[in-house]
Amino acid sequence: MRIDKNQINTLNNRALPDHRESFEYLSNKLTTKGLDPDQLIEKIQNFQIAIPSWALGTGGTRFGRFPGGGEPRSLEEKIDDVGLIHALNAGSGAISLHIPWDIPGDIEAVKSHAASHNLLFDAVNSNTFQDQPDQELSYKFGSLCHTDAKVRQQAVDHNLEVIKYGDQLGSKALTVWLADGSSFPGQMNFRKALQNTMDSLKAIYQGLPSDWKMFVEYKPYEPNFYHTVIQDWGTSHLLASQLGDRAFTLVDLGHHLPNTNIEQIVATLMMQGKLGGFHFNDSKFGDDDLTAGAMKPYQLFLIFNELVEGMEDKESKNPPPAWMIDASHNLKDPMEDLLQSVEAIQMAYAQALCVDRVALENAREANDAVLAQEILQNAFRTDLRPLIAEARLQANAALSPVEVFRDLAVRKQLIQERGAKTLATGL
Ligand code: PSV
Ligand code: MN
Repeated sequence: MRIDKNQINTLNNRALPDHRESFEYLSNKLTTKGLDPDQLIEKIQNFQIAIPSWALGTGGTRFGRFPGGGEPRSLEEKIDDVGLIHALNAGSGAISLHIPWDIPGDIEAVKSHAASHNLLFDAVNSNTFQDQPDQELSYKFGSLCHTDAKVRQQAVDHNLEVIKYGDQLGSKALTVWLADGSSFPGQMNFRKALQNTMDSLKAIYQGLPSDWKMFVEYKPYEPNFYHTVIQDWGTSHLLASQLGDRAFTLVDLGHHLPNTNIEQIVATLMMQGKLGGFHFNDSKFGDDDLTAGAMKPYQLFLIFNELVEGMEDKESKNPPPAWMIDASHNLKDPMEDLLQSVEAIQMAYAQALCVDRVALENAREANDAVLAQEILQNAFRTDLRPLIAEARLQANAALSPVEVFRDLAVRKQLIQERGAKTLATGL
């Protein structure tokens, strides 16, 4: 199914008078503070967040999965779902593929299908954390770090194949996340495992097209419990630094131990010009895959405060990071969840853009912790929802995406088209 822009317009019209009033009020307030609402809107519209191909189906836990129906059955249908999301919010203009979950068959057809929805292909993701039915050697005891050179080579070859698919589709980056590690003390030689990983990544890096980037994603635990080879940003940074200029660290918000200061990690990586990509989600305990901003919106804002500082710094050597949502929703309708995530991310971004950076820096120089907090929280507590809605309105998208999704009964139509018991590939 596709959403006709006229349907969105009609539904927008209902809410327009209310919106106009609140936007005008906010606009005046922002202008008084020296901010330019038009400039903010342009930045919000340019901030596109990729949707991963595995997030369109219902996720689950190891205890069970409760699919909601109408899940996409093919890559084409996944592209359709991202197209629907993008039509509603004008902020999700890219899809990120996971190979081999979503191998593009007819490349040209897949490309033009995506283009018909105004979608680009974001970073491609390799998968050496699962064994595939036709696979010769097992990744049970690791992939790029494996003790057996033949397993390492198989994993390197897989990554090179993923690059090949991505290249044909117009992607410009490869994301490598490894489940490699050990679950029991003594099981693995830390040094050898890291060295093997480094050597394997070097082999992949050599196969990277010259205009591509490689993102090295870290994670402190899961599925391995005792140690993961790339456990933290420091290890990822070490690998990326030794690999070369086109290798970067990727930060996934769910990949930190409780209370880690993620905003500080962001600042450090940006200072080094090594923050390549970002996976958004929220969590209470670990890699919970909750809606971005559902649990800790202030932390998300603090992270964006550092991101904006890095992005707005004219001297910064950090290239613009790639943005993606990485979540696997087990209760909500995946598309509603993604709409909420994108909105929360845009909100945190916009709030960070409204921070009075000069005043904040002066407060810091004067060691005025009270004033610094006032400045940050003034921005955080400004209700910028009308600004985000206006950015969507001007891009012919929905004033209230979730509401329109429900009013148009999108899920019901998808169930009618695809069936109630369909299963999307992914986790
Ligand atoms: C691993 O937890 C991860 O964050 C990586 O990005 C994977 O590619 C993705 O989730 C999907 O499993
Ligand atoms: Mn991730």
